[in-house]
Amino acid sequence: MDKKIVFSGIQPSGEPTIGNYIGAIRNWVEIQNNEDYDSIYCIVDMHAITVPQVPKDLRKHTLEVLSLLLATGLDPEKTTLFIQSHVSAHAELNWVLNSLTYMGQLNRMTQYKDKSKRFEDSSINSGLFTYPVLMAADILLYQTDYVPVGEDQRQHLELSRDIAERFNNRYSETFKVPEALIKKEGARIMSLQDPESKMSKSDSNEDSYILLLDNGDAIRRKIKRAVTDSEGVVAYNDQQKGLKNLIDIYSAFTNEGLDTIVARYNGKGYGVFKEDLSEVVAEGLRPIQERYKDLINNKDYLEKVYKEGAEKAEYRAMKTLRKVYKKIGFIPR
Ligand code: ATP
Ligand code: LTN
Repeated sequence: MDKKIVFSGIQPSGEPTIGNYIGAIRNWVEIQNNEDYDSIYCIVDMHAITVPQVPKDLRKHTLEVLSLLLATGLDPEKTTLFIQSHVSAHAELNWVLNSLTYMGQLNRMTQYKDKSKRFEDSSINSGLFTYPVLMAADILLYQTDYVPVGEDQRQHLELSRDIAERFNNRYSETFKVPEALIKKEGARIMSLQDPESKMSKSDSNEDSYILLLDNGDAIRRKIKRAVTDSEGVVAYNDQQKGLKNLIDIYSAFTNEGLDTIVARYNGKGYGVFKEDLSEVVAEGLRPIQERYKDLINNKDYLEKVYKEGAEKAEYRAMKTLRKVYKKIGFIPR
């Protein structure tokens, strides 16, 4: 039986948060270890520059993200792990797909609407606008069956499917039409400061997220400051959104059911619950942080991983790109 192809990406736009870990990365590891899948994971530095990045920080964050992915259990022997800008086919297919995507579709993308609010109208760059087209190129280059992502990426996935279908209809069957793989649990971890918006590593308020590399003290401080409510009862419902999010995080790290957790804290205050949650998160992150410390200092190994990853990815990407160029009428060199 042919293995199903899985592709996903993460931006080196900062240090990964527990939102990235719960909503995406830990699922990537699970998929990598399942024999039915052939997985490809990409650090999307070209996506990251759609918002301003300091060059030396971008370099640093790219290696940090790579080390963290390895520390959480991705294994270059089992999966293809690479950096987007190393495989130029992504930019090339992006250009082709730009000519197949309507402005109206891009105008409806909620991530674009949210992110562009941070800038004056005159300084919103067009990369931010066409961001989802580059994402479609990433996915379609590898004839991807499934794309594991958090809930926030559902709309982008729909657009990728649409672009694939449009190309196939216009030029004949070329791309596999990908499906999103979004888990019910943990697909949307919210900001600790504003339970209405998602936890994001590029949030300007440090208290809003927990980073995978945060130490015990930082974790305790941020959870202590996390916004809750004045009900005073540990319960899981939409009226107590802040608490609901904290219970989701607790459940993600312990694999315990929501009811079990709520029952345990029945009659106890938020203080006790928050103290225990801090412990659970710090304990859960400790082994990842220990492996990370060795990896980030081993630049030779990291270089070997991303170079070999790029070679494997490029070979596969070029097969699709050659096909695309031929179908649209470009003359082969
Ligand atoms: P930024 O905050 O810089 O926009 P991000 O963290 O939202 O970045 P990525 O780094 O590209 O975005 O996300 C990588 C993966 O993590 C994606 O699959 C995304 O859906 C998932 N993800 C991001 N934030 C969360 C969250 N709060 N809850 C669940 N999953 C998330
Ligand atoms: N847009 C995604 C990151 C991303 C991605 C991809 C995810 C870029 N290319 C391809 C899955 C597949 C984000 O912001 N989280």
